[in-house]
Amino acid sequence: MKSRLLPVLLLMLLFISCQQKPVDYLKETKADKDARMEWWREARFGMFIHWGLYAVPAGEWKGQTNHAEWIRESAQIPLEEYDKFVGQFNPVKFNADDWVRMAKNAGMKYIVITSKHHDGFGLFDSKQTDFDVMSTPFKRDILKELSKACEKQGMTFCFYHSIMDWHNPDYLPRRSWETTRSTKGADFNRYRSYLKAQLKELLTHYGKLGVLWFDGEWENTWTSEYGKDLYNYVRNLQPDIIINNRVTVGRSGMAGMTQDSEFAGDFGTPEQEIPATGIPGADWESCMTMNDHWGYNKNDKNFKTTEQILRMLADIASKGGNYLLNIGPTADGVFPQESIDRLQEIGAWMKTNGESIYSTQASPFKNLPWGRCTQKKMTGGTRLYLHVLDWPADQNLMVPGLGNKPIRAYLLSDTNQEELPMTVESGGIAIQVPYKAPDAINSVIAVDIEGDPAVYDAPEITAIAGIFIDQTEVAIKKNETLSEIRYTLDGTVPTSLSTVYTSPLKVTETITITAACFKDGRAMTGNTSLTVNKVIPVSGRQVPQAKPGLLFNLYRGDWDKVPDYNGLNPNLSGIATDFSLANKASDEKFSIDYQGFINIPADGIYTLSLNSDDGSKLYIVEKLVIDNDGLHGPATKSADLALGKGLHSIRISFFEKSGGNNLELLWKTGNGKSEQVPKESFFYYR
Ligand code: H79
Repeated sequence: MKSRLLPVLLLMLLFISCQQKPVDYLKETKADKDARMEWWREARFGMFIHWGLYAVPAGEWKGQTNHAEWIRESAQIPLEEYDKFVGQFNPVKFNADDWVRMAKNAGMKYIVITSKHHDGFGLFDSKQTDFDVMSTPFKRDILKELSKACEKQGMTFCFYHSIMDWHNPDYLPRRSWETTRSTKGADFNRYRSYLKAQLKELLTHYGKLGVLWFDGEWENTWTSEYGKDLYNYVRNLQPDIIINNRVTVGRSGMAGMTQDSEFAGDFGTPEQEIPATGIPGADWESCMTMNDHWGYNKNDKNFKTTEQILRMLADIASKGGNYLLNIGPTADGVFPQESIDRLQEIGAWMKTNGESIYSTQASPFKNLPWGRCTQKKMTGGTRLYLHVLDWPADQNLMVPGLGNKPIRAYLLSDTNQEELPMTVESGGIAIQVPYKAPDAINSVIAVDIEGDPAVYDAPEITAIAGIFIDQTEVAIKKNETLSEIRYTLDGTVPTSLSTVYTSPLKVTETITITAACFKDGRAMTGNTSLTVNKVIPVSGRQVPQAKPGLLFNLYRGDWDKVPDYNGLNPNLSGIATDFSLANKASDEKFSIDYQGFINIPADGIYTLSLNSDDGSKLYIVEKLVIDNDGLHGPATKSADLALGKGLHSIRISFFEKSGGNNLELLWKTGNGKSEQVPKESFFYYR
């Protein structure tokens, strides 16, 4: 009896274990995340590839040449017409091994390719749709070939998969101009199942993947709930995979990190920008184009130079991020020659200097006058990599504020690793370097030091504004560990004989303050300088006939920046009491130009801030004082102005393409708070 029951029991056990509930990966421990992120944090440099049907028109449609992977939307191409590219996509020159080799030779450690972009077209053999590469004359599973080439060459393979889908009938919303594509019967939950089914194909047929890079999450049909569900779905299929923040919603413009969301994937994704101080406490990756488009655009020759790209790489690494550099291959299946050339040059630099990028951590210095720094732990100490972008003419490279005992320094380009002489000097460590920079773009010096880096930051000098009318105060902030600050007012470097700072300085004339921290009569930090300029306020006017409000002209059109209004006819004109016209969330593709006067209550220094989504410009008395132009999410720019009591002519030009709308003007004077300029401050006269 017993012996017959055992196999049945075992079978039951097996059945139960197969029915295991999916793991909730949102509850991962830090140690588990660290282990999963390890390869990615070491890699630092990857290749993005944007490729799909849009390579066929190559950015051009009906004489307009500024399109790329968004062409179906930006040129408003009807679905049936776009579908014709399927019959034309035949990249006969495609060679997966060549592509992977070029990435590898450039020093890139992973490749992220568009398995599907917003147009919905798949570069792989999908059983979920015919809108894929198998319906083209090419009929080859491009991702399969790349996955094999990556495996062969030791490259980590990753996918970009768009959440937004302009082709699947169940995806909502439709494009605003797609008036004939009915939404009848469309079912977004069915679209989510389709998305998952495609992802299952990608996660089970193409080997072990490194990253799933989502995008197109911002339309109002997608939610963070869906995103978290998708995150878990993907990780249950490949537990070690890394997923970007765009899986959930709440991204703040292109700035990278998701806000208003308790969960935001595994890393932030600043797009076309490098965050000024990195994203402290988070993993992040800046993705960037080589020219001005992601997908291939045959007319776009505005390629970044190798110097610009390599300096961005050093900048990003010094802030603790990864760099994902894009290629937009042609419809023939090759990389643009300009990209090939740059990849080669990047590779040459990486061959010599790669160790200053891979597996490094962010710089211990707040800033360095001549370049960037990365670092790596070593037994008993730290190796600093000094990325010298501006080679010192006097052959003396000062490393300001470095308090550690230096062990040795050498150039990475020197195969003999000959030691560079170092001396501990006032204000830091001086390294004697050759007359000529070994690399015109970025020469890297390795400096080994004892222990963890102990960097003394130069003092911070602050004033209410960089300008003042009668008098102002300048404060110098003490460094936590070094209490003595000495300063000069004549532009010279402070010495142990300079004045000791005790309390904020009262300033009544234009002056430059230069300060450093001292200990036992020796400067321990570099210097900081601040100039405050005495100015005469622009006097205000009296316009007795002025009435409350601002004149506005509204123009309809699709712009990527504030247009030149010359020769344009407004679609609507009138008088506005505030900016509510610009803040109409449902409206898209327009520009508004406001003109009138701003009433300044009293002479003073005013910090004006212009916040907008998308771009805007502020002119005061015909002069452009804030340029917050361009396509972006909510972004604020400020300027300090000396304004006299009375009316000043003002002009605010704004444009909105798509997504969120807002326009706001704020002001602040003295130590006050920045507040919206009340509508009672605006006047017009005509
Ligand atoms: O694939 C490339 C581009 O096609 C894609 N992302 C890179 C990696 C891309 N999609 N959209 N854009 C670039 C620009 C879109 C910007 C906006 Fe928004 C969408 C502005 C408003 C909605 C996202 C949400 C950014 C700001 C708020």
